[in-house]
Amino acid sequence: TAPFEYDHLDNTVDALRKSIANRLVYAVGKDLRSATRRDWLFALFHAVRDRTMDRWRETLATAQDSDAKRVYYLSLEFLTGRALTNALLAVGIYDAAKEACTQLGADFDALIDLETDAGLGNGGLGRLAACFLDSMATVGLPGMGYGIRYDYGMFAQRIVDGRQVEEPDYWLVNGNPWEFMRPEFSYPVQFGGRLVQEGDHVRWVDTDDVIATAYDSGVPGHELSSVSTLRLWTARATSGINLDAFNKGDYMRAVEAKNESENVSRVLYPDDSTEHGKELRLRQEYFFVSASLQDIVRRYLKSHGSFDQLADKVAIHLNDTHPALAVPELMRILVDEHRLEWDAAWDLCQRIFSYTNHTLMQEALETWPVDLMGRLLPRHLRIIYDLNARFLAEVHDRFPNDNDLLRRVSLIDERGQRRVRMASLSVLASHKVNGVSALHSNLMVETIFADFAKIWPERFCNKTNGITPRRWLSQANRPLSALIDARIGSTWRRNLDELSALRELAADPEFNSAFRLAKAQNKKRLAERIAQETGVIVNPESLFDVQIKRMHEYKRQLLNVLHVVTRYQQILAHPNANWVPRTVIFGGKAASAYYMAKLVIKLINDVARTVNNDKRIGDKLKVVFMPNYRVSLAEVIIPAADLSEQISTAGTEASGTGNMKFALNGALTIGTWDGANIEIAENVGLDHIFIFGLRTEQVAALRASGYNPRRYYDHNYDLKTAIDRIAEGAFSPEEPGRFHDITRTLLESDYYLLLADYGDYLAAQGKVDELYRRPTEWTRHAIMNVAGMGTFSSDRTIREYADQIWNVKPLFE
Ligand code: DL6
Repeated sequence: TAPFEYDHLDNTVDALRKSIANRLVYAVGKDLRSATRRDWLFALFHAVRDRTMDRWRETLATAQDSDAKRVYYLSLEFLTGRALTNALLAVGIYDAAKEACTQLGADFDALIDLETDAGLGNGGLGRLAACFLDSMATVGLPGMGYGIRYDYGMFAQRIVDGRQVEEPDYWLVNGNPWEFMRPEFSYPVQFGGRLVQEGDHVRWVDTDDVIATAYDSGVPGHELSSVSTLRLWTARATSGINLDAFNKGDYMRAVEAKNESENVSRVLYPDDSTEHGKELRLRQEYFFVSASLQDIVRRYLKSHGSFDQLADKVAIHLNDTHPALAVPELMRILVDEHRLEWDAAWDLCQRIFSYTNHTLMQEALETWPVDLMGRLLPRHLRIIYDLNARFLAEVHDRFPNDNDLLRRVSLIDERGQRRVRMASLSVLASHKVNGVSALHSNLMVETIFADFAKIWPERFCNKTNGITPRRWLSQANRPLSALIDARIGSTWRRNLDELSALRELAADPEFNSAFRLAKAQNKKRLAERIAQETGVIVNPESLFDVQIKRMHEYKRQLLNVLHVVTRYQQILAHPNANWVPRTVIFGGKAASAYYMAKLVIKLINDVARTVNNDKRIGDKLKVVFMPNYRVSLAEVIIPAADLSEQISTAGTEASGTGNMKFALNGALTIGTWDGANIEIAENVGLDHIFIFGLRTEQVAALRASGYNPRRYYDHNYDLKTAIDRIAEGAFSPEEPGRFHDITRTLLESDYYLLLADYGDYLAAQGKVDELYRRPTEWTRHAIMNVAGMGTFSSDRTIREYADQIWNVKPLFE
């Protein structure tokens, strides 16, 4: 055969210019005369992607040749955001590509801004999965992410008349130049049907099948240390169209069934905290799990003759319970398709699976009605029953006479409509179960998994979350990154602990003013963006006080609003006092059916309208709600923040990762003793963070003693005034009762204890003002924050998973 030859690609400006031009002509099919901005973007994308290919192939080949154990990260969400800048930096050609574009007459910055976010996630859980892929690539871990290639990602949020309006996010509309379709990796996924018992053997027959087809994207690690793979599944109908209907001219009916089966990968469920028990959601969960498991088993069998080594070569991680059906699916594949003995198959499962819990909130713990599962996945329900029977017998042996325990740990919740408990299934099958911060992991074993922790104490552990410093400092904050590079070198990107060297520079006046200058540049950029998107003019020298995250009662955006309203009242009462000018910035999406969260968005916008238009207030206070919060917007907002609001009720935020991004970018945190805030405080030092509010035990005690929010309202004049002003329509004169549901809930139940924490929160805000009046001192604290963030790199987190959970080693030392 002829030699297999292809061009080696250089990274010089000349080579890049040629590559981009080549790709414009040969991949996009355009030329200089006809190219649109989208065409240039795609040409640039291809030129960069080409430069990741050698390393991607090497990564895959090395894993295969060395028969390395691989980790498969199963997640219903990957919130990757934009890929281009990340790839340019990973390959190390950002500046050269910019110059090449400029020489070609293409506006590089505009191109960068043209890319749509891959919004295939809701919030923290999905973004964590994206940071993990980046870290797996950088650390060089063999493995891949598996998920769904939704046609529609997280909805786009518009604010119309102060209210959230959801619009579909058809992110693939212009094509996705980053992915490769892999039709050769297509698998049938079965639904419905019935079971046929043949002796010991069960056959699942008469099913409605959907085909899952793979699309791969490479995730390049820092300096291309390796490239990991994200494999997303798209649903295709098994039978094309109904030819009979088609021939009769009934075109709609002809494609109906096809559309229906393809719906399974159509849209991401835009709710991160409650499960609605929707059948389509269960279909999605099984769809991606089944395809992924078939793919994993196929890959394993390619180089192994039996299943003996499966658990030595494969680790499968369940990102929350959404992929928990992987457990009965692997059992089905091993027992039904490959005829393994039940016990041998179960032994493999328990060595292969591990599971992360991301929330303690009862309403977010997934359960599925037995009826629904029996109809859609009869084989899996039967397997779950069989697992349960064996498990309960074991528990009974170990803890005789404890029927309550049996009821509580059973995989089936028998109270009311019978339901399968996905968290229990995940714990049962996993050799390790982890929480995502020290506090959360402790609470997890004290509360939701207390019974399981009694049975298997050794199974539970903590893996505090982390974030990738590549995206969240190097890419998002170029002024600060450049400054850090100049002082301590650039290797912190791979070894974030090196940031601790900044501690010595915190007292250096020159570094202090350079640091302040970097922040000022970022604030100017954000001020421009705010003006562009909301029309509000803010003073870049004011204190930028930011709360961006999903809108949820437990995250207490409303507590922040109470502070804003109080501050507004106080400025009106004392206009000549020495106010620290503040810009309070909010951003976040509410689940479309979440009434209270949507009402809070409206309240923020009504307060913003009133305050921003009140001439008496001027620059002293501005309030902004940035629409359509998403990864690429976070990259602009976070570097510009002075103050990071992390104010959830203690014990409710599993970890938080936004809190880490802010501190890494030199914002000071005002936060509760919750989630990873605690570990941030421990690492940056308690002197450099504003902690306030009740601790978890105090929250529990207060609730147990019969919490009465009115007591706080009656005894705190400022609090009473703030709530009264909202209640009487000061911010909604056209509809004075608009926010009664909010004020009534606050006064009558206030489950998240806003009123109890208000006093302490305001006191902490007072300290914030006081410190901000001393800019050098403020900046010193900000530097100490950056210096203390080394441990929050997701590289650290992923190494802990690799060593302590997956037992997977890096490919390249
Ligand atoms: O672990 C990632 C992230 C945490 O940082 C957040 O504190 C937590 O709220 C979030 N959980 C979810 C929804 N959970 N479920 N299911 O996004 O996980």
